Amino acid sequence: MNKPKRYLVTSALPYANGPIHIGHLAGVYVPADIYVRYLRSKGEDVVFIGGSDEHGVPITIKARKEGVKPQDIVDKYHSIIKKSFEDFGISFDIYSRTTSKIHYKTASDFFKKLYDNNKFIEKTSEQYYDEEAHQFLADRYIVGDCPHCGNGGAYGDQCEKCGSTLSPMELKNPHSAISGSKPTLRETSHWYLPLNEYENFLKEWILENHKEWKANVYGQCKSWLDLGLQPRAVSRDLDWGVPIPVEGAQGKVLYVWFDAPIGYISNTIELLPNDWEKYWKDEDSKLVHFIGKDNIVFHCIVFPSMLKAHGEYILPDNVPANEFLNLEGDKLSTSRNWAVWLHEYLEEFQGKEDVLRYVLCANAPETKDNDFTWKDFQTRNNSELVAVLGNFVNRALVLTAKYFDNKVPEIKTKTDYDNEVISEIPKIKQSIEESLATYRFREALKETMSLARLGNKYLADTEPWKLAATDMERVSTILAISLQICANITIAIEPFMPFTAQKLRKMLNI
Ligand code: B3M
Ligand code: ZN
Repeated sequence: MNKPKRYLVTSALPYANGPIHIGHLAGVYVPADIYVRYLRSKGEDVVFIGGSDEHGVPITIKARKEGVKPQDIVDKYHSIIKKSFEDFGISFDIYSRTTSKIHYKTASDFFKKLYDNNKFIEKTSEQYYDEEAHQFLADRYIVGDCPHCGNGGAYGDQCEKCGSTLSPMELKNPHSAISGSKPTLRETSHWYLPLNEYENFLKEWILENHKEWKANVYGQCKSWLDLGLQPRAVSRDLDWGVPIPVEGAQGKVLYVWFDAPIGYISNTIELLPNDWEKYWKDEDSKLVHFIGKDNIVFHCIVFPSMLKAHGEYILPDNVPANEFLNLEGDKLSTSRNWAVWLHEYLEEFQGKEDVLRYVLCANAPETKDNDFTWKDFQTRNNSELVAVLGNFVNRALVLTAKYFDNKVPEIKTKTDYDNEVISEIPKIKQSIEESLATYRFREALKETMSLARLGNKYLADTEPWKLAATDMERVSTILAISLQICANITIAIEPFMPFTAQKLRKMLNI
């Protein structure tokens, strides 16, 4: 696209049924925040939209287990999640939730418009019904024997023992997870978005016009499109969600994956009630979705088809999805409690938010799954943050305090070597910017650290502490240049380590 007039940046809305961990941060929120902070530092017009995804069956299951209401569950986790984001400096312009009034209206109106314009097809099918609990059963609410491995606790959508994807009808001896009774089959009707009708549009839009998307994203889209798309149900028989705004649809709500991405729109409306439309409807706006790889199909295939069907909205310019982060060689898992939870990290490492941000970015799963280990955390802290960044800034400031009473000294005569070092700075700046603009955040961080390496090498080569006795003019120039590098570092690291940048700003008085 031409140079955008404004940016609309979203990051996946986490389910409010548990706290968040380092995998979420590394895959989605740190990269999104780096991107947004970078754009802001250039003076771009940008809004950064976040929020909790508060619908879906898992939330109702958790509520039932704990004997509380779904609303209690989402209230609890929404505030925990929101606080974690604040603690780690994820600089949302708004962090709202899909149980907000505005969201109910926005999602409902969106459905209604598609409905009125005949964008859905209505189909009747048989689904399991719990006669004792008087309700249809979501796939997760049906338990039975896995047809593949015999596991007696398989769910209607998946067997967690052998990993196979299932449909409820495949389960042997199905029973309801709510009442334990044997479910019966009943007819129910639902609305479907005929994705097959959007196949040609998607093929051209993604496969032809967005070849620049990350290989993992483009590849996943291509294999979905090669397989051919099917109509997808956008409603569910459930009592938790946005009610379907159509006569005769009592007891039906929007499927969570239909309402959640509309949450990006709702939250923008909540943030900018009078101004939101230009971000969503003006072709000069650049929309970027930050997500994890499990959400690619919804953001690259389903949501764009919804937006296209609606007709008034722009489409994402890019969806820089990341792969997964593992922990010490093992998949992160909420149910097995194998994770570093953000609120727990802060109990152990108070004030070290930036260390985690740094390590998660340096080791981000940008192109393949990656591993977080405490050994790597320790090494990166000690031999990169302390030995390179901290060491350089500390030496520059301590020497300035010692020889110039904390005043920035003057540049006197420059040597060729001084000029060479100075000329490196804009080159590094340019490559940092190129990497950031193309979502290569690990690379950008490496280049940012190379400023500190440059400074360290400069001090090691010129040894101003040895010159102090004989050549104060030289010391003056060397420290002035070193402080200049510190100032550049302060600006360059802000997207990655905002807390550190803030401290440096104070120390340097800039
Ligand atoms: N809540 C899935 C997830 O947290 C889902 C994302 C919604 S983004 C609109 O991974
Ligand atoms: Zn199985």
